[in-house]
Amino acid sequence: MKPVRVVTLWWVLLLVSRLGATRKGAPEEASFYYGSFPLGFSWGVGSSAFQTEGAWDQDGKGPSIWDAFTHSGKGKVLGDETADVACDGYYKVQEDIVLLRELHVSHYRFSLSWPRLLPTGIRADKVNKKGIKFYNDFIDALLKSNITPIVTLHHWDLPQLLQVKCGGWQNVSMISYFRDYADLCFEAFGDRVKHWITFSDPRTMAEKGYETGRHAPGLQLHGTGLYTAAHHIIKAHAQAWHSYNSTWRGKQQGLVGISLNCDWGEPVDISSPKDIDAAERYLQFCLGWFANPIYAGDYPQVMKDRIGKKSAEQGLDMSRLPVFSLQEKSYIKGTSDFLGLGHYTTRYITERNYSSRQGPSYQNDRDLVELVDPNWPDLGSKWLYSVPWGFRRLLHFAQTQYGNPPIYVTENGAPQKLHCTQLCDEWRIQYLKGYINEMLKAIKDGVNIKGYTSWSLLDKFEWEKGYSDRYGFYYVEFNNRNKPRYPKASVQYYKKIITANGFPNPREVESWYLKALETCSINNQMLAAEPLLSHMQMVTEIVVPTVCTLCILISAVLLLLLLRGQS
Ligand code: GBH
Repeated sequence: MKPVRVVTLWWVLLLVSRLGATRKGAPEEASFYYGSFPLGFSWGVGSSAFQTEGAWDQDGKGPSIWDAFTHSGKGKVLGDETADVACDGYYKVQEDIVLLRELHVSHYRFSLSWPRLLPTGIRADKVNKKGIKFYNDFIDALLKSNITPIVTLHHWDLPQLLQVKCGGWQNVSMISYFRDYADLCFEAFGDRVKHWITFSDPRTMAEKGYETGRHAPGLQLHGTGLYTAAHHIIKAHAQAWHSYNSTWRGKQQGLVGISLNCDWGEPVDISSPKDIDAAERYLQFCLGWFANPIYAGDYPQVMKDRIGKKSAEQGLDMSRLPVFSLQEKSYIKGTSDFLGLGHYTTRYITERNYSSRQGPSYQNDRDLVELVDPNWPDLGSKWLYSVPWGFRRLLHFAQTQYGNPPIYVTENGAPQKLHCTQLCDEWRIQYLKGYINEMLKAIKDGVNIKGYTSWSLLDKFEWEKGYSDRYGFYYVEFNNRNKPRYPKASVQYYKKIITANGFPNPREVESWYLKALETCSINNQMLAAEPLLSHMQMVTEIVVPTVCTLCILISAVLLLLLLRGQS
């Protein structure tokens, strides 16, 4: 994050001059591809438990590290927001199913809250029956609406007691706690859930949770903590997969994978071997870090080399990157029935050698700088620029690196540009259109993509950004106690892509756009009327009962006085 902004100013000049000299724009972007997706391609939207559910201490749920982090009162989250209520999703299951139906999606990707199911995190301590019931009902409701659940076991909301008790992912005992939790979920829900994702974006969990401290649990164990966390997460993933494979697969016939998020890294100068290597390094430190052990049995060679060399230079006996034993390698290799891929944006990459004396850190280990092209449209977020062609390249990279695995795109989306009219999210539509089209091209090229999950169903709690970034197809009025949802224009647009299973022809695709914008301006008026509505609601819920009570009291007093006067 910082490197981008810090270096942007003076690197931009260099970048622009180099780009001008070495490339004539990305050729594949020039032409929009009209065509359809394979029959049976799965379209969906996603979300995660902590970001939407609320009900943080209800019905027996234990606290998560994100509850502790947001409650710490130390300015860790923009505006000191919490997710205590968030979208109130825990109480709005039926309402949200209606939204999913309206979108015509074939799947919904959501996550289970570990501390809602196991309040202390440990299965042997206590299973929360109400948590089981909540997800049971939710899964049943989805299936009744013909929507396939794609279920993530862990999207960052670790039970706080496991953090307190053993230091979270720094501790090797987490592996078996996670395995027990996964097993419980397979047992309780696996008769109906056939698509499991063990972890969502473990790289961010490790990097932000244990290196930069910007995410819960907020630790800054520079250059070591993140590698240890990742090591345990990879092993925990493998154990869960093996447990499914040996105990549940026979009867349940489902799939277990992992979801890895990675942006595309493009060399600044495609004729410079150093830049090409740096971009490759960027991808290996990002995607390869987790995908390589799972698909090839070990960390990427370049990570082992770099981190090993820097560790030695820093006077350490051993590499800061942990080592898998031979036995572990073969145990981990092959533990993914599909690759879940999350993708948002692209960076230009160039080499930059950091001295080992600057101290250990992930940043220094990579020896590179991330840059952005100032011409890329940004969508109101400092890190996310719309660069659709990068998506196609990342999909190719995953295909060739990991032996053409079945791929589910588990996250892709953009927040609405801030000054855009609330429900008329043209920017999100352009992003959606561009990225889905590049995915279609990748499929035509032969990448084995099974489904696409747009991020996300609702505006929701965006971690350290609070509620400032709105990724939803549905706008959530967070200031209103009822958290009402309103469809943005992109709902109409995505629905059309889904129904047509692609992009039929220019005339039709253009008409979708116009139609979507028409509808959203009507909806905008509804939203504008919202303050009036909530005002009326206040009148009925507070003013009327108060006045009535007062009237009754006064009449009682009057009656009493009257009676006294008579006697
Ligand atoms: C996703 O991660 C999360 O999985 C998802 O829950 C969330 O809703 C979504 O992001 C949007 O917030 O601001 O420069 O520090 C995507 C990967 C990596 C994206 C870290 C944000 C921070 C960039 N994330 N990145 S910066």
